[in-house]
Amino acid sequence: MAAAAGRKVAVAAVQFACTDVEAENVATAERLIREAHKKGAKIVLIQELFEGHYFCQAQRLDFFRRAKPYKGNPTIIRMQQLAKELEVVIPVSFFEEANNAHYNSVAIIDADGTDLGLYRKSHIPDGPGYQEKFYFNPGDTGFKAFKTKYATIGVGICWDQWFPECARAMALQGAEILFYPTAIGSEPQDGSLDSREHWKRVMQGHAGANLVPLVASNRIGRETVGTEHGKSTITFYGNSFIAGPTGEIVKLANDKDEEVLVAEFDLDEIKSTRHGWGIFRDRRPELYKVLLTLDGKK
Ligand code: PUT
Repeated sequence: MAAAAGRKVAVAAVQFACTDVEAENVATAERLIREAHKKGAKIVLIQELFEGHYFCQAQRLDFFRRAKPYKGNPTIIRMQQLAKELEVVIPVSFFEEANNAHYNSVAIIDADGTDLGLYRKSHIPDGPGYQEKFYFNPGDTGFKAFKTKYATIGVGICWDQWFPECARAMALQGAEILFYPTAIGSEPQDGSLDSREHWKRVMQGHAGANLVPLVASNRIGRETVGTEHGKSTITFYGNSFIAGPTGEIVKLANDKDEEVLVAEFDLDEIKSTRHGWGIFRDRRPELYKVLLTLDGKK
């Protein structure tokens, strides 16, 4: 029996070059969200830590001053007002201070401006140029699915996107679309390493393996940050994209231009396909206990 056409939802990924001035970046995010709304988008994803430069290139104490508490965060409040005005859902990535802890977090703002809650980044990278462990505690919220006006969504943050367990956990809780705000580009220690194709393919796999659309938003631009050993530069490669439920890329940005990507999905039709394909029926969680170990030993 053919599935009836149902809930059609347009989603958007925006990408832009950040300056290191918070007010400018928040204004750019707002402008691009308005543009996405004009194109029909109902859920709009902005890139990771969009309020400023990607400060994790350096281990600097002064950068902790960029963190803000979740409650009363002015950028989140502004995005709540915008979400309500446009009736769009906005996941808002920010650097969170919680007493003596710090998290790389995202607040999920529903289309009436309600803050549905927080997800804190679980997988924290560490390496040349991406020294996030210096700033962020590993997130303690666990993977979540948020019921928004238009869809139940899962939001992972950047490095989370390399872990199929994160995508699966969100899908298992009912996430119908996965979102990943991101900051990734060149590798300061190895100019020949370009991960953009790998980056896309891994997430396309999550979309296909869970039969859900997936939206990734990444910044563009060349950012130089002063470090304790001199200057460090990353060129962020954009390539924000929207994938469909078989992992196919339906919208793709380039590595240079500010962009607003929009794609529409019929979530009821996708749900029907997902159930028909049988991957959630045929799971064998009792055989997956090894996934709860670090070294593969039972
Ligand atoms: N955002 C983290 C990316 C790490 C790339 N080496």
